[in-house]
Parts: sequence; structure tokens; C-alpha cells
Amino acid sequence: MPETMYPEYFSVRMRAAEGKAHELGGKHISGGERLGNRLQLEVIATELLAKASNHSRGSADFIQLVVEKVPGEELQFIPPLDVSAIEVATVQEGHDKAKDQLAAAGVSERAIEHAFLILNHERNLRGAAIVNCETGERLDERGQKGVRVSRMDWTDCGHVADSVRVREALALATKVAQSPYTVAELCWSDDPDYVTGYVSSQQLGYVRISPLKRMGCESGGRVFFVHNDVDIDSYIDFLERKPVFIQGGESE
Ligand code: WAQ
Ligand code: MG
Repeated sequence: MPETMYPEYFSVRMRAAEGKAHELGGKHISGGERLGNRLQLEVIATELLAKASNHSRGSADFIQLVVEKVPGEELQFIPPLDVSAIEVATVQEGHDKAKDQLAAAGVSERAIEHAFLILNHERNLRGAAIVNCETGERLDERGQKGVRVSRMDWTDCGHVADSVRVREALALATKVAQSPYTVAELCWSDDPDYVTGYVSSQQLGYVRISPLKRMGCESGGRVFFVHNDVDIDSYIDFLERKPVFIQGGESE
């Protein structure tokens, strides 16, 4: 089939570190992954550079931008997960709520405890850890790097009523939940000034929980809980390479 039958789309990825590049031991500051057409490239690149700058985790002196054309025929359009919110008085209560939600989604106590250990760790991953929902075993072999989900974005980049952060997180969670291997996700930010986190799954939707950590804390990350029968290579390939647009929804 001639390529021109599909509109051209590009994946744009950013990673920023302080001190030196990540692979040389620099401190992870910020990352971002977007999707857009040729006309949107400059705006997206500018937005990602802005995201890397003035960051609460530190001052980036290594920033990498990668632009890659994605196969148009693989593009998928999906609606965002439904959004709900739980407000609690303390971080401990937030953790309890998150654990309840994860258990309801079918994640074992062992797996939940391992995930909290990973996210509370002072040395963050800069991507997600993939954890078996029954045994709690970490399945990816990416070490500190983890797995970065990319090639997802909103179709209507134009209006940003909610914060950019919430839209980015909802897009990521929606893509992750789309895989039949995903049982649930747990996330809170590694940014010291952002204490809201979430638990998400196809069934639960996107459940914001605040607070999930204390102000000033730089620990955070993401854990994707997967079924025991996961094909880990194809799962990681889906997370990193499948282009997905999130379309519509009431989250505005
Ligand atoms: N793929 C996999 N893991 C990622 C990705 C990605 N594309 N982006 C971030 N992470 C991991 C990584 O370990 C980061 O350290 C961690 O998540 C946190 O990233 O509804 O802001 O961008 O109010 O700091 C969630 C709540 C906010 C939003 C999450 O995450 C809301 C947030 P951050
Ligand atoms: Mg962050």
C-alpha cells in the first residue's frame, strides 16, 4: 500500500538530566513523549524543551530530543479512562486507599508491597517497573532505566483545560490500560512539589488519590502490574512503540 494513504505522524521524545547524561550517571530531571503531525513538530519540541527547563527536580544540563516517524497504519484512537478522585487527610491514608484499589483490581498483597518499595526508593527509575500481579516479581530487565511508554498523545492538543500534567498522565494510563496484559497501574510523581498520584485500570478507570506522598519528597515512579501469562517482549514493544491517540472524553 502506498505510504501516502496515511497521514504522517511523528513520535517526539525528550529526556533531561542534571550533571551529565543519564547513561553516564546524571540525575534524571524530566522526560516526555508526544505524538503529532509534521506541522505540530515545532510546537511539540518547544513544549518539551520548556518541560525540561525550570523543573522542580533540578536544572537540566543534558537534554535529548528524538523525532521519529511512526507507521501511520498502526495508529489507534481510543477514549480516555474515566476519571475519579479520592481526597485523604494523610499520606498513610492515601497509601491505604491505593492498596485497596489495587487489591480490587486483582493485585496480590506481595505485588503491592513490592511496588510500594520500588516507588518509595530514594533512587528512582526514570521509567516504569513491570511487576507480576501474583508473585510480585519484577519482570523487565531494564534496571534504573525502566520502561518508558511513548507514542501517545491527545488528538485535540489545542485546548488544555485540565493541567498538562494530568492530561499527560491520563494519556499514559489510558494507553497502558489498553493492553490485555495490564492488570493495574500505580503512579506518583518524582517531582518534589507534586503529591497527587493515581491507580488505574480498564475497570477502575483513572483514580486520582491525594496525597500519595509528602511534599518535598523526590521518590516516585510507575509500576505496571501484569498478568502471570504476559509475553513480556511484546508487552514492552506495545508500550514503547504502538502509536495511540486519546480522543474525546469528559476530562476537560
Ligand atoms: N513511561 C514510563 N514511566 C514513566 C513515564 C513514561 N512515559 N513518564 C514518567 N514515568 C515514571 C518515571 O519513573 C517518573 O519518575 C515517574 O513516572 C513520575 O513521572 O491526576 O507527574 O512525570 O493529578 O513526574 C500523576 C497524577 C502525576 C496526575 C504523575 O509523573 C494527576 C507525574 P512524572
Ligand atoms: Mg517527574
